[in-house]
Amino acid sequence: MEETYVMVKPDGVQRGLVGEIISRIERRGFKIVALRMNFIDEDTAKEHYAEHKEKPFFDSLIAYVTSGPSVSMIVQGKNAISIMRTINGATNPVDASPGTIRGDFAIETGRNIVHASDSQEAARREISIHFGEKESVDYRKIDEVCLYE
Ligand code: IDP
Repeated sequence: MEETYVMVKPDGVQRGLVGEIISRIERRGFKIVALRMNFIDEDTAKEHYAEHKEKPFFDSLIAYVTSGPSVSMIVQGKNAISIMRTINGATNPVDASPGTIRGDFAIETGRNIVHASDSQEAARREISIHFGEKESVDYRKIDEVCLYE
């Protein structure tokens, strides 16, 4: 089963959307196998967003994701990477469809509430940045027989 890294960013936490977001992930059928709230420190934030280090918004992005506690998750399920990106919606909320998290709750790219890995390589990298090997929980969910052929 595929795994992806999902973060409720500090604006999502401050706006009281953690439950709403977790609920959408669970209702879709995904299994959360790791879950933690913490302050992401500056070095971790810079490592996570390393691909953007030359971008003009990099400093404000790092300030934003370190500005308050965020919630980190490992989400597991078939096609979890691409489906979680669809659940989140377009990076710029102007382009995000209603029914997506960003389309329902966000206005600006720099305050877009959620993160989800965009490829298998990114998922592996981000999971290893934010979680230790023993932090993921191995268990079966009873709804798997209904979700998968
Ligand atoms: P993603 O989060 O949808 O994968 P990326 O292009 O990887 O989108 O950008 C990472 C994050 O950087 C975005 O979610 C957003 O918070 C921030 N970001 C991207 N582009 C801009 C911008 O033009 N202005 C401000 N923040 C931006």
